[in-house]
Amino acid sequence: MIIEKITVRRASLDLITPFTTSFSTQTNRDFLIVEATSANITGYGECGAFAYPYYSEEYTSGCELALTEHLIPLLIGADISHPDDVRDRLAPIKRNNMAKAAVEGAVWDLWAKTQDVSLSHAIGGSKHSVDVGISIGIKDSETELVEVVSRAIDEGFSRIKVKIKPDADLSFLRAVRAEFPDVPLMADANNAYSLHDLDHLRQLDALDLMMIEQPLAHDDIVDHRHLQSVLRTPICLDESIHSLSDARKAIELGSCRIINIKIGRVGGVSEAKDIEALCRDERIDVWCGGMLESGIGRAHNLAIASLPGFTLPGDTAPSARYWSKDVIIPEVTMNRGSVPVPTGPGIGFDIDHAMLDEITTRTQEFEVDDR
Ligand code: OSB
Ligand code: MG
Repeated sequence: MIIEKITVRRASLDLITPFTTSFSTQTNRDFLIVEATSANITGYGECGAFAYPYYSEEYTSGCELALTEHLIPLLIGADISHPDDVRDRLAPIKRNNMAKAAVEGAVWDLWAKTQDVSLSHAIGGSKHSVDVGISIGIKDSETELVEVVSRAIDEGFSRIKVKIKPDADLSFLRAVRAEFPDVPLMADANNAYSLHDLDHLRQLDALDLMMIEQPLAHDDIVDHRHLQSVLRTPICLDESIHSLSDARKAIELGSCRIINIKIGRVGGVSEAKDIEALCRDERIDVWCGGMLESGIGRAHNLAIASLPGFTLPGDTAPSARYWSKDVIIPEVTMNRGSVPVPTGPGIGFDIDHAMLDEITTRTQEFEVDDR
């Protein structure tokens, strides 16, 4: 399969409700869609980076440059026999994982479509539907949070994740627990704490949380090891895991009992699959994280979440949680806390081309002849 053409679109979509984490409030997604074409078939990938480098060092403008100046030139005109080849070809370029994953995801979709199989089937997925949780941003008051959680429970979400930070944590989680003693509940700190907060974090153990996600520094696996050794609550790593090798080291150290896999953060579907296989061997629970993706990235997330090692509900909520209108047809919908894994070729959704054009703010095209 010759990669004849690659297109990078910069796009903009407004979130229905602002999303607040310990590091920022987002009201809009400024993101990239990558298209890869061979023999008149086009695959689609999405770049998970945000406009500002507060979640990780990557950000949309940087990813756009990494793709157009460095990554795409290594792929245009290439003869790819399997999407894993993309990872190998891009390996000389250090990190830039979300930029790599955007184009690698487009090639995975293209390859699956070329084989006339679903992306889930192409990667060895085994589930027909995946359990879905909701990630709820930081709210102004405990009362407001309890209201939002209550609505999410009514909508049927399989688990509730609440974002926390040092001045919006224990009292917020206690308020939710008091109202909903049995709901599967977890907290995500997005690295808002340090080991100085040990006594404070210990109090989480009384709340019967499924896990606490990334309590300590974004680049740490050593302090997390110490924290896990004194906490009963399982630690889940998100920001700290960028590769199979990171996952192996964190597991070996005992720095976490659960791993959140985001395709972008680990550099693509091939790496995500390898981490899933390792975690299955090591009996480490895994779930699929989210980056407030449009339907294109969300479809990739549903495909990897169909792998058997994804044992816990993911942040792959339905489209309507984020957007008044999505770029895929039909949009992602949830039924009793789970979402069906698409069975059509590739990502299994049609692209709403008129909508995609409408949200595109800049397009850059690369063709074999341009080399
Ligand atoms: O840490 O998982 C995270 C959103 C923005 C930045 C970081 C994170 C999140 C989420 C949202 O939790 C997950 C989603 O609904 O896409
Ligand atoms: Mg997280």
